[in-house]
Amino acid sequence: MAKAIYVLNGPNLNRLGTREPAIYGKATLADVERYCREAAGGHPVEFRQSNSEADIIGWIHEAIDNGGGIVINPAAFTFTSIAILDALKMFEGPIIELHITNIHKREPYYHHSYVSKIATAVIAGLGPEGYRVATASMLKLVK
Ligand code: DHK
Repeated sequence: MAKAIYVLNGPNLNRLGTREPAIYGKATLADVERYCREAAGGHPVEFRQSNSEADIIGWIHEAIDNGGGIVINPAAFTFTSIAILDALKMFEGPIIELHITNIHKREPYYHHSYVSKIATAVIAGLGPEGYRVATASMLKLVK
């Protein structure tokens, strides 16, 4: 059985679709989950979202034991969480950091990412379609 691609989503992404649609688009979290599963073809995908840092760290630990790759949109935790960075440091597979928006074009508090220190690659600014691109890229990395 192929090791799953973990697609992890941080705080407020459960509100996608209604959350600042001019910035984040109209696709819902269920839509982006579908984009990931379509891009993965039959490859297993574990798709998760939480507003809790502890949950996300728990899922990274789960991926350390069972996963082949991690696609992570840490949302606001990107700029605050050394704990998530420390957890990702223990993961031996590829890590793709994903942002719906181009964080470097936004307010200065969105410019410094802790996750970029460990990520294999960073995708930012492609909108919800970025989930499809990230998953398709991860599929190539884990195969
Ligand atoms: C999502 C968020 O929730 C923000 O905190 C980030 C990121 C950007 C995104 O573009 O997906 O700044």
